[in-house]
This record gives sequence, structure tokens and C-alpha cells, in this order.
Amino acid sequence: MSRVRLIELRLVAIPLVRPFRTSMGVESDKECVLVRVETDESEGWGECVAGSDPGYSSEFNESAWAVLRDHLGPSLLGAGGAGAEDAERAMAWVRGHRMAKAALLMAVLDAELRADSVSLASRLGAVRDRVECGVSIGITDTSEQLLEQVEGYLAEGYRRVKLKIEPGLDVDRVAAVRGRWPEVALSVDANAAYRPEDADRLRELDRFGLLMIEQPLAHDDLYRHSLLAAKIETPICLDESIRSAAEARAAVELGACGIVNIKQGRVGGLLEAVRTHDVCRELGVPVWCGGMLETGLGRAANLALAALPGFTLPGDTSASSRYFEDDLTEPFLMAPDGTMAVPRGPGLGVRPLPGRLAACTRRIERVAKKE
Ligand code: NPG
Repeated sequence: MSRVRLIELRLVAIPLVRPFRTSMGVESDKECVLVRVETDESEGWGECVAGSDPGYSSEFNESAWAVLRDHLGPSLLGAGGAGAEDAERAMAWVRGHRMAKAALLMAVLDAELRADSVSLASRLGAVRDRVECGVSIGITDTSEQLLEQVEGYLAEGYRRVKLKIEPGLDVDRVAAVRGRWPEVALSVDANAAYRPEDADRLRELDRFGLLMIEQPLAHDDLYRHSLLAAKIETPICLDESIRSAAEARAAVELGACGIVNIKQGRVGGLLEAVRTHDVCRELGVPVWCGGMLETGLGRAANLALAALPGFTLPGDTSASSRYFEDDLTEPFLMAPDGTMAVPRGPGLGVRPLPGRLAACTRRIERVAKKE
């Protein structure tokens, strides 16, 4: 493909159908940075998974904007090569800022693949046309509200339900859901809300036959996850702690987790996500595709990734309607059997709808070339 000659950043905001509460706070709107690149032959779009504050990771929209505008973007515009691997290399000097890198890389891949008429799914090594969908449910005010939501999502066909938990809103909530649906594939996600001293409390979850408990302890504490894993029966899945294929290997070899959540943004992009998948596969560890309340752009990328062979558990790849009245792209629909089609058009296979994009855009800025 030809070189990237223009990079444009765009901040968009879309209301969520219902506020999403986790142990880190509440989100009512989805606000994120989109990246658009132009080459001589093509155009590509990327979505940054950072949120408006540095609660989930140290990155947030304004940090991503700044590093894309002042460092990553100019490095890419000044780089020699033209493909996605070249783009990855051109950005490698910047430490961290993985979500920002991932967004730019997604746009470069989209442009490259559109020019070549190849789908992202094929490029990454997808082996299936449909993926199994799970749904992640935020913390509710009452157990009744939680049961109501679970009931609605199960009626839609979701194949796995994940409940957000935090200390005090955990065992009873899980008991309520398990009591009503003894067979449903159920998991919990703590977003690092527990401390190592909470092991006894977490052990109480063992009786519910959960698929996994996700990220119970601090994001930077692999060692104590490994100690906790020896004390509880529920498999531990790591999310925030895994920022690269190398960290996935370390976590698994240390015994800190038996399952890995892969989010392309968290690990620095789709190529590193594939490498993370490959490492986990080699180590015999199942992976699944996490979600960051993405718009249709990021969702398309997640679906392509989730179609790789090691993704053996349903992902947080829910239908557009679970998040938005109106998505930025044509909506992603889930079939009643709880599966969703992997986009097969060139690149991401979707583009923002011009009217929706205009309505959601808050700010646009072009990246200037370094003098
Ligand atoms: O369906 O995209 C989705 C949401 C899945 O629970 C989900 N995401 O910790 O994994 C997470 C959580 C999250 C969402 C974290 C937004 C931070 C921001």
C-alpha cells in the first residue's frame, strides 16, 4: 500500500442506552477518539479504546489525542515504510500509550486492506465466520434490576453473562442470578476492586460454578494473583494486567491466570493482540475478546480478532443495541442463537455513517508533519 499522507483525529460522543457502572465509576456517554488516515489509494479508520478518565488504564482521551498529535502521528508521517508492520515499528520508540498506538494502527490496517480488497479477519487469521457473544452487565442499584437485565439479555440469546462486582455487591448478586439460572454460563469482573486479604470473600464465589473471575486484584500485581489462584477454585482471568504478549506469557507461567481477556487496544494494537493470542494458544490457555463499549468501528475489529482459533470463550462482543440507540456505523446485530457475523468486507468492513459521524463529532484536528 502507499504511505500515509494525512492523519485526522476526531473526538466523538454517543449516549449509552443505559449508564454503565463498574467498580471504577459510572459512564453515561461513550466518548472516544477516532483516527482517520488517508493514503494515495485509500482511507482507513481506527477507534481508540481509552475513556474520558484514566480510571481503567493510565490512558484517557486527552492523553491519546496529545500523543497521537505530537508524537505517534508525526512519526508515522515521517516514516519510510507503508504497511502495518512498518507503522508499528515507526511508533515503537514511544513507551506505553498502547491504546493510542492501537487506534492509529487500526486505521493503517483498514486503509491497507481496503486498497488490497482483503478483510481484516483474513489478514489476522480468522477461522470462523460467526462468533459467540456474551454480555457484560454493570453494577445495578438492586438485585431486582440485575435480574431484570439478565432476563432481557438471555431472551435476546446472549451465550454468556458477565456481572460487574465490587466488595459488598458480589456474593449476594451472584447468588441471585445463579439461583434463577442454574445453568447459564456466568462470570464476574472485579476491575481490580479487591485486595489480597479478600481471598476468603472471593472463595465464597467458588460454589457458583463461575467460568472465571476477571481481574480481582491490582492491575500491576501478577505475583499476588498467582497466590490468590492457589486459594480459590474459580479460574482467574486477567484483563488490565496483560498489556503485551510478553506479559501474557509471564502471567501464565507464574500461575497468575488460567484465562486471558484480549483487548487489542490494551495490548497496543491488532498485531500484538494476535501475538498475545498465539502465546496463549501455545501455552494452552483459552482467550476471549474483551470489549470497551466500542462503536461499530472498534466492534468490527473485535469481531475479526474473536474469529481466531484460540478465542474459545464468548466475548464481550455484544450487539450495537446493547450500547447505543444509533451506532456510528450500520448496527451490528446478534442472531437469536447468540452469534454475530464476522465482517468480511475489505478492511474493517464498515465505515462511519456520514450523518451519524457529523452528529457525534465534538472536535477535529489534523496531525501536522514534523518540519
Ligand atoms: O461490552 O464492551 C462491552 C463492555 C465490556 O465490561 C466491559 N468492559 O473492564 O472489561 C471491562 C469493561 C470496561 C468498559 C472497562 C469500559 C472500561 C471501560
